[in-house]
Amino acid sequence: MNKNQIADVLTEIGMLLELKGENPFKVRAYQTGARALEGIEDAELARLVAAGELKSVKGIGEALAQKITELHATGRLDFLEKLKESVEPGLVELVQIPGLGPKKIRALRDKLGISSIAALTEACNDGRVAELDGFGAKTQEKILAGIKNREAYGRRHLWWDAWEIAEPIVAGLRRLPQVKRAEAAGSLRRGMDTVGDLDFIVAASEIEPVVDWFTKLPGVREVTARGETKASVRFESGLQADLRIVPDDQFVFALHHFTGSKDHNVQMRQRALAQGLSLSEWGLVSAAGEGTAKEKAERAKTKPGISTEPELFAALGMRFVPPELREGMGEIEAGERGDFPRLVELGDLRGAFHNHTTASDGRNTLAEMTAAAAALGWEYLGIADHSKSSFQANGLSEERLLKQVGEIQALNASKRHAARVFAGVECDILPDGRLDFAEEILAKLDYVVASVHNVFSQEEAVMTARIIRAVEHGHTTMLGHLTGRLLLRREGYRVDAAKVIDAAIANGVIIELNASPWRLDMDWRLWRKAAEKGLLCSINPDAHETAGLQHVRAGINSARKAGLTKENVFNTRPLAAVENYFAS
Ligand code: DGT
Ligand code: CA
Ligand code: CA
Ligand code: ZN
Repeated sequence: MNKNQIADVLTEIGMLLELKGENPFKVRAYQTGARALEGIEDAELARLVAAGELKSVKGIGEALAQKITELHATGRLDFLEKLKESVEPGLVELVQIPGLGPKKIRALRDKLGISSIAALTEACNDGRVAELDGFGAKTQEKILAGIKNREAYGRRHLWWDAWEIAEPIVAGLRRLPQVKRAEAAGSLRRGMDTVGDLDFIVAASEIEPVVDWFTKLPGVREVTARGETKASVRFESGLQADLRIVPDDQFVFALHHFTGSKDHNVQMRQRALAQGLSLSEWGLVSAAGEGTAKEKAERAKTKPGISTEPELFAALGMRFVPPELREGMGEIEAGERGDFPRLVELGDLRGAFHNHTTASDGRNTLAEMTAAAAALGWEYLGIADHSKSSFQANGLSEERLLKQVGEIQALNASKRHAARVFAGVECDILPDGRLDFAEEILAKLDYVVASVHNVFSQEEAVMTARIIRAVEHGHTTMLGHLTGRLLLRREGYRVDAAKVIDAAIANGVIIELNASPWRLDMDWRLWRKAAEKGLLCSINPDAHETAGLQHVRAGINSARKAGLTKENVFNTRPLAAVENYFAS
């Protein structure tokens, strides 16, 4: 485990001990230890562990040193496993309710015997919680509201849904006369597949009018906080948004800080410290001298020269790190070496494969989809409707598929649209790995996307063999949604991704990055290594209507998080190159 993961474990231990009512000094030792760990670099941690010198770090004693050593070596901790077993699971669940910390939960457990959300709801409804020392009617009300909203508000949101809300807000903020600069930061800017909440950073000359505008946005259900320089709101969908307003000379530091990720920030601060500088949301100043980061930044306010992120990174001797790469996964070192490749961009795409029409379960016709592709400036559009076994999706029979091929040929011949249409199919991979159509049918198509749509419950080895058999089929051009996951809704089926990736490379098969916002499958975390090994990616919107073509934007996020370049992505190729690829 790295130090941040270990720090998270220590924090969790502190929380569990507090839930159990352990000695507060013991609890605090874990919290202190977690913070101490965050302050040292991973390499330094490795050295200290190897040398048995962990105890020389302020805030780490004998007991913690042992646990950190175990976690560092094995990623596991017996003590934690046993501790977890000794705490009632219901109590841990209660921690998620706003307004309830370990201390209050402890009181509820001891005085009212409450150890589940159901029991807590009942006690609130009976008015028993209000009668407890230190609770009262207001707290009881807050707890009840928290329980009620947990379902709707506790969850994360698809990047696409968050982006659709955030985009007009950024545009609106920029139109306000008091606003000089405005950006959406946080996980949204980093292009994460799901988003917890929105974070807006604004440079403005006046605060009041901006906060007023923000809190009165259409769709705001509740203003959850309103401070001197910030505000938080909750929208109808349950999505929350934080707005922070800063003076223009602090904007770049706030933007960088609140873009995150947390791991990236911690590493950046360490890098700054190594150069005698202190980086915070307020500024980049000399680390020397007394006071908090904020006080130092206030004193150094006049220091000119850094007002954009490229300038901020340059001040630390680095190249600009694109937000999508800021996950604390090696981007600091890469930025230092200066060897970032140019990441693939939305404008690089010249078309997309894997799109559905009304022939199967799509909502727009072939002609409509083609016109929409042309309107996006695309040179080509791949159609891939479902095959016969996907009867729930109105999959095409051989006869209907061949009829569609004829229609596509006629459409291309008519030259009505600027985009050339490729005739394909999203062919089911049958439970035993055979494809849903015979060779002579598949041979009449320009390309074939092979996907799993049923019998998800197979053992991992069976599923892996099933998919590899399809990858080895001579007519398979690309593999659809590798795991079948639906973000925030359904886990993928079990499959050995590494084996499938190797098989795809060996057989010259493309794997899609399904850009549908609830899929983003294959996951960006797998793509970097796969692309380095030579796997070709196709960013496929899996559009079921014309608007769905635009989902490639979400796929571009994931591709960029994976560090993919234009060369890694098949559908950046010009029309003639795609025709050649399919013909060969
Ligand atoms: P989310 O909202 O859960 O999808 O993820 P983020 O990354 O948007 O996280 P959020 O909204 O809690 O905070 C925005 C950024 O602010 C985060 O990426 C990094 C920075 N930040 C927040 N809390 C901390 C912290 O405790 N330490 C550090 N180093 N940075 C933090
Ligand atoms: Ca956020
Ligand atoms: Ca936030
Ligand atoms: Zn599919």
